[in-house]
Amino acid sequence: MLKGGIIGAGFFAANHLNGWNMVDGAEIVALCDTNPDQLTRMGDQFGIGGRFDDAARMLDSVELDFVDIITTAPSHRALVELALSRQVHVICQKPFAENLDDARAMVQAAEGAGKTLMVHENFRWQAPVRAVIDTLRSDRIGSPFFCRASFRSGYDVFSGQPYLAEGQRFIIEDLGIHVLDIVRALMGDVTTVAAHTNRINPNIKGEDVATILLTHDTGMASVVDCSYATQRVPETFPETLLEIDGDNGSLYLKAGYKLEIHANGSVERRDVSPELLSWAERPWHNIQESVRTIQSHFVDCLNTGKSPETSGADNLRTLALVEAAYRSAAQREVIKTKDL
Ligand code: NAD
Ligand code: 89V
Repeated sequence: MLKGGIIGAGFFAANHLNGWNMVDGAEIVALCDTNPDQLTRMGDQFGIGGRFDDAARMLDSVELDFVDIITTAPSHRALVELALSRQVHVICQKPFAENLDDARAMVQAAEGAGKTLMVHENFRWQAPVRAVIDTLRSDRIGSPFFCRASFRSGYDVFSGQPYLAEGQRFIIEDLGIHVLDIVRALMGDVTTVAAHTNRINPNIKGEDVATILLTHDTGMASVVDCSYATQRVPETFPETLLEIDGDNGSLYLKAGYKLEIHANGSVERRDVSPELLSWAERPWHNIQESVRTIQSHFVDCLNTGKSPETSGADNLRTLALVEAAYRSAAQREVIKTKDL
């Protein structure tokens, strides 16, 4: 049984703790948060005895195989490097880092330590998104030449995560990063990025609308469009809607987790709704189920020595798209990813 310690017991941590309770082969034995109220609340809720207000103290006191970092991005590099210096594997929440230099340093530190470093980039692990990835990889619609990945919502994310209203960067860094990662999983790596952003909500500091055109190494194109300023009935949070054209057919992931495959003159319709886990609640159940799935993948990789699909090294290429999109929007230029 792998023993894990959690660093960060805030808003999203309960989903990780519930997820870990369902994952075979791993148990959480220690919890760390610098905020004593959060530490007590989460420790009591999940019955974790080993509680620490300092990550170094946790790592020096408890024998751990891995840490699960659930703090916001500014603390990631120091915590990841600390954990690696104590020879433990790491799974770290997205956004992996505030900038590419920090992200590259973490990947290098993991290589130096010989430990696994995975990013908790969970949207590509959502069951409906996975159904699309698997269908595409099974060659059902042939080679893809166009993808649209769309996340448009009016859901109030700020009540649960007030820090999202405070940063100069918002939707691309927090949410677009997931959608960009999904597109990488579907369409492959990206050559150029052209982005336009807006802020519609006057009560936040960052952008809440982003429209991004990507071209891929294959020469094909994708569009990523994200908005937290869109009134929709019914509200689709937190669904990513997908549309992919291939040379033998088309795929659509529509609102309500409906998958349609159009090929050979007929349409196959599938319900690809995520499971409502016992501890999950709508509409978050899609995200919550993916937490358990990505944790299982992490444990599987530790047990088999496989490299995680969303490793730190892989995530550098997703984070580069975030950087490119901000640079493109600011400079009103097309950015080549090789220049980052
Ligand atoms: P939060 O601010 O509510 O919680 C973070 C916690 O970490 C706080 O309790 C804080 O006291 C603690 N902390 C900060 N620095 C620390 C340190 N050095 N040592 C120990 N504890 C420390 O944030 P959140 O909303 O839980 O988000 C955490 C991360 O999860 C963010 O990066 C966010 O983007 C990500 N997130 C991901 C998803 C997803 O679906 N993947 C969903 C929500 C949030
Ligand atoms: O996944 C996330 O990082 C969340 C949310 C889905 C609300 O944007 O912040």
